Amino acid sequence: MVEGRYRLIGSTASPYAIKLRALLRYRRIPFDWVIMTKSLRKQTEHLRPNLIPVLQYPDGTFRGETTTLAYDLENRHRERSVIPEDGAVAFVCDLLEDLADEWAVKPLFLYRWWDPEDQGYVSRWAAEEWSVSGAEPGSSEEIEDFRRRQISRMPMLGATAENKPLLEQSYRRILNAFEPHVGMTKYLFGSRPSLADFAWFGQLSEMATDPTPMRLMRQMAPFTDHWTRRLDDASGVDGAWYPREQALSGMAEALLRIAGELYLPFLVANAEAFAKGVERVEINVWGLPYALSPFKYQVKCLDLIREKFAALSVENRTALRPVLGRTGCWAHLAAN
Ligand SMILES: N[C@@H](CCC(=O)N[C@@H](CS)C(=O)NCC(=O)O)C(=O)O
Repeated sequence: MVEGRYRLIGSTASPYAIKLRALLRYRRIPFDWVIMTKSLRKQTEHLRPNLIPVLQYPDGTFRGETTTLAYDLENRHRERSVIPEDGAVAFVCDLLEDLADEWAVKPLFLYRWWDPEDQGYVSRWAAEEWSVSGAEPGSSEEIEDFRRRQISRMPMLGATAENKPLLEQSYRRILNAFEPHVGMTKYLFGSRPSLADFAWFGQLSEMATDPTPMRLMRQMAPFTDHWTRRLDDASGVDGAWYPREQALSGMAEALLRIAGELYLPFLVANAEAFAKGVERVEINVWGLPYALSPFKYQVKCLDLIREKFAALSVENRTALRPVLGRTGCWAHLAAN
């Protein structure tokens, strides 16, 4: 056990920062929360430029990447683990964490930077906590710089007019996947939350705050809204993991369907296009088009998921076969 406190440097507007903050609270790991400032940015610029959040360890070192950090914290602190004990369930946890981190951020980004109401709301908020420009702190110039910077990044995330119907549809399907299953003590794989629950918390919590997706969530999925709000501080939650069969049904199965129908086909198309050097690919999901320019980072996401899948024991893979088959994930994972 490490002595001393961690320091989590982030912004309340960053889904990844509040993901890690909620995880640290649940795990009862002592830490202090601070907002990213220009001077902290300087101190941490050796990490991937401008990355939020950054975790400063008790020994003073700075580290990034919430998934890597969550696993490192598992090695350093034993109590209140967020990784399911069952290896088959732990694989699904990793896949659903990735779905939240890498896909759910797309509708989040689209809603944030599409409508002027959302743009105005988020640019005031995020520019204040997350200044990236040389403009005077708190000035309208700083807000405008931030707004322009984020809008320029929309195509990179696939948040374009062409893809808008599919991104919106994916948000509605995500809400529908959660709503029947969430509850006071109901998480993805038990009555205790997992790493995947915290990743979903991060993305959903921002969408529960930004004007357009907030209205949709309150209309379509009010209990998901409450569930998300509670997960911000689960330091008093003391639950258990479900038995394997229960853990692989319900909420997990509903989200696996989104992975099988949307996310894994997207990753596969991206990897194929990248390998062939094609500049633009269009896929069609749920009758809606999605155009992508191959992105190397997401080739790595697919490789990582497939490596984890390949490393499963035969017994674990056999246990996953029915649910991964039904949800359309199996063919994309077992390929290669
Ligand atoms: N995979 C990273 C993602 C972190 C991330 O993308 N953070 C965003 C903010 S939500 C960021 O800092 N982006 C850099 C930028 O926009 O310049 C993690 O889990 O920590």
